[in-house]
Amino acid sequence: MGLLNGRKGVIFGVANEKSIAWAIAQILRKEGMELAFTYAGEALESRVVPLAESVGSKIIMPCDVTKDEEIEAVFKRIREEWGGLDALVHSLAFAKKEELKGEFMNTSREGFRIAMDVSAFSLVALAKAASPLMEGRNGAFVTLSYYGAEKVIANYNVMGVAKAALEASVKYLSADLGPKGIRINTISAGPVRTLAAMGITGFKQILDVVEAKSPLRRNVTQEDVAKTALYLLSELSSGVTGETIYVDSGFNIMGL
Ligand code: NAD
Ligand code: IMJ
Repeated sequence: MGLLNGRKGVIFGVANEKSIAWAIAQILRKEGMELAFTYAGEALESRVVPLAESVGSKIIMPCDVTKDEEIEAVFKRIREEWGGLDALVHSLAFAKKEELKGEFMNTSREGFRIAMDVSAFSLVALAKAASPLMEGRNGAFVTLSYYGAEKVIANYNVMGVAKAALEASVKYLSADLGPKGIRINTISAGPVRTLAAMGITGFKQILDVVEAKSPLRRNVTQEDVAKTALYLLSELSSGVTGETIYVDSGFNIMGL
């Protein structure tokens, strides 16, 4: 008997088999959830479709979260196929590469706008579109953040500001959604080698610091993150909303 038998969820943010969203999808499926997947654009279709089909998914749709009409199409299809929804995973972020190096002060107006739109506003847009499908079924959202939302991390720059907006949005959304019986929480994950970490200056050093200094003396894996997502999307966390849960080997609690 799975924790999520008969429940239905949609996953935003699979790019490949290393994606945090893919680890989350696999654990949700293992616990019995039926899954839908979206992918960011044509270029990712050939990567995402085989992964989604391997877990028996029948709803696999393009969705660039900066496009209102693509968001609308996803939830129209889910309404037609399922008539409701129990879980939504938001595991996506984007800033222009040139914004993720050098001084934060050099962030361009357009670079700031794009990072905020894709990485923070998208959660608000998805909450608005998905929540009518979740009413009366104890639905839940989970999103992914990083410690750079709270403290200055070299090169994270405008993404840190966007993650701060994302974490604050989770709190405001939890107040809107709570009365409808819907929960929303953030996982603040430690650094993980995925596409979103490729080519980031100093990433290896950051992994080494976490391994050397965190209470658990190791880095976290996608599976560590996925297990907390399972908790946050299941009845196990029925009294938890608006929270940021750290899956970072305890790194965030350390002082000197
Ligand atoms: P990933 O590259 O596998 O996932 C990022 C996803 O964002 C990709 O699937 C990409 O297609 C999607 N995306 C980008 N622009 C989009 C758009 N306009 N519309 C729809 N989707 C779009 O990397 P990941 O590490 O699995 O990242 C997932 C989440 O985890 C992100 O929010 C990231 O900030 C967060 N996170 C990552 C780490 C890390 O070290 N990898 C640590 C903490 C938090
Ligand atoms: C990203 C940039 C700088 C430092 C970073 C990261 N550290 C970590 C990340 C220390 C852990 C990964 N992370 C938490 C992210 O949220 C990444 C987001 C991201 C990554 C890219 C790379 C490729 C690109 N745009 C991106 N936009 C967002 O062109």
